[in-house]
Amino acid sequence: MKNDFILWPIILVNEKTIKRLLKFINIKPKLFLMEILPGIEIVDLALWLQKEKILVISDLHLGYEGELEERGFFIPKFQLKDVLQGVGKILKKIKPEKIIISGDMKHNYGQILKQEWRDVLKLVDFLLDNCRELILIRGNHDLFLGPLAGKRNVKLVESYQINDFFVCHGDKIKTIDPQIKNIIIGHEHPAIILKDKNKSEKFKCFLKGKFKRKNLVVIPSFNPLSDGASISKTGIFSPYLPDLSNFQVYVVGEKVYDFGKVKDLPTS
Ligand SMILES: [Mn+2]
Repeated sequence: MKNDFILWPIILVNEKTIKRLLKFINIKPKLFLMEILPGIEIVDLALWLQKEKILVISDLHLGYEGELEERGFFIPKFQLKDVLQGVGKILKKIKPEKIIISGDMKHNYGQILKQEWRDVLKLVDFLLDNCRELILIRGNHDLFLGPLAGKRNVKLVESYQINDFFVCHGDKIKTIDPQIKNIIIGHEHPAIILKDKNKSEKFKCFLKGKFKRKNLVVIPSFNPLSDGASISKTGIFSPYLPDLSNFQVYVVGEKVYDFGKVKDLPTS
């Protein structure tokens, strides 16, 4: 199996820096919510399907700290707390009927680490308290998520389809019904690097483009320990992203910022 990530550096997004950099490149901030396609809004690092009242979150990689620890890196354990806070902030604005995790709920491929059991169950319980149905989509890191999902009777699926939306992790090409108009994936952990004279910093972003004439939206990683994989004209991990040139970039800070197309980015 392809190991799709490198050791992530720990970079916390600093809102002051984003504001300074945005002033530099002269892009005006939009609201916390931004509609990027009919019925689809960005809400912080999650995606909101308005009519369906579904919130989609991706690539939490819970238990990543545990793996770092096993490799000899000792870092403060704030991952779950940050994820709960981040989701909590969204749930103050949005009341979803369903919440979908579009893959990589947990990090470790081969086994369930103690911390993963604890963290995943805490998050699952929190999400279940805030919606009618929780749907877990299997990511390439989720080989052993079954027993965890089973403990709370949560659905674990390969993909999820509703109206004209198709949600999957994005690591494999799936067969998709012709009537589907919108594909939503994670897996890629997209981010861009912004530079000014003195500093460069990486920011998570959404990507919006086309895959076989359907709309394709890529959700960034919700993991606070991951600052994401820098996008270039070609995607890095997902087979849905052979060419990113015409993808629209939406950077997420406290607000959502439309950065235009990948091919027009000064940094790409
Ligand atoms: Mn993945």
